Amino acid sequence: MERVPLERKVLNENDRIAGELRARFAEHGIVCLNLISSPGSGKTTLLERTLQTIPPEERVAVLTGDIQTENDARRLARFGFPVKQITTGGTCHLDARMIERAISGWRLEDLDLLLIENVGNLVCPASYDLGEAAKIVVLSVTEGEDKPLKYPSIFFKSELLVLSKMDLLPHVRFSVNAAEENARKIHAGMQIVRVSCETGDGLSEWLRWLDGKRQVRAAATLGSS
Ligand SMILES: Nc1nc2c(ncn2[C@@H]2O[C@H](COP(=O)(O)OP(=O)(O)OP(=O)(O)O)[C@@H](O)[C@H]2O)c(=O)[nH]1
Ligand SMILES: [Mg+2]
Repeated sequence: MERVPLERKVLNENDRIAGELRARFAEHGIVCLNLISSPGSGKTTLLERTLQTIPPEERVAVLTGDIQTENDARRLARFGFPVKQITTGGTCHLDARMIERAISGWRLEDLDLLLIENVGNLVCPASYDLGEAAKIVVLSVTEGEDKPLKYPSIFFKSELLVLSKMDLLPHVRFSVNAAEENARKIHAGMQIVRVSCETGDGLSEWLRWLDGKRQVRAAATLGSS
């Protein structure tokens, strides 16, 4: 009998569950987005600024992954939307099974938007489909413009690049043009928004992108009903 490498088996199983999640999200008209970056690039801060702008009656929920601590869930729960922390205990990425478990107590018919903050890591999360409609990679200006070339997989698979902490540009040697060129060498036509959560610059562009995703899903749901 041929030996199937364990990693392939795990990824196949993940793809199966992710496929089921994607079908359930589509059935309920939910846009699910998977935010990925290195530790500390500003994922939680971007989500805080986002939730701040969303009216309380909107049907939004957040899952946030970390190896340890409930810190991010605590930060995000302040906005009144359902938030759950997934503590992996050592695993450096979220997988589809973790998402399935985390949402098991939620009524999907009550949701339109599910934001997932992945564990801070630019490598492993790229391999694990979570059933999302799109991956979003966040890269801060303190990380170096060569990151798309060094970690191509996540830049290739992400629909949007959020270039974060733009307010720090005067203090670091970082070429925005080079970073964007590098990202587009890996992923031609990649959408990019430049954001500072400190000053608020670029947030409206990010929110417009998010809104666009929600409208596409709403139109698809209407069309299929
Ligand atoms: N100057 C500046 N600092 C920022 C910005 N966004 C986030 N930060 C800071 O960057 C640090 C990390 O931000 P987080 O939002 O916790 O980063 P994260 O990606 O969620 O981190 P992990 O969940 O640990 O991977 C915090 O001290 C933030 O205040 C920004 O736009 N400008
Ligand atoms: Mg975080």
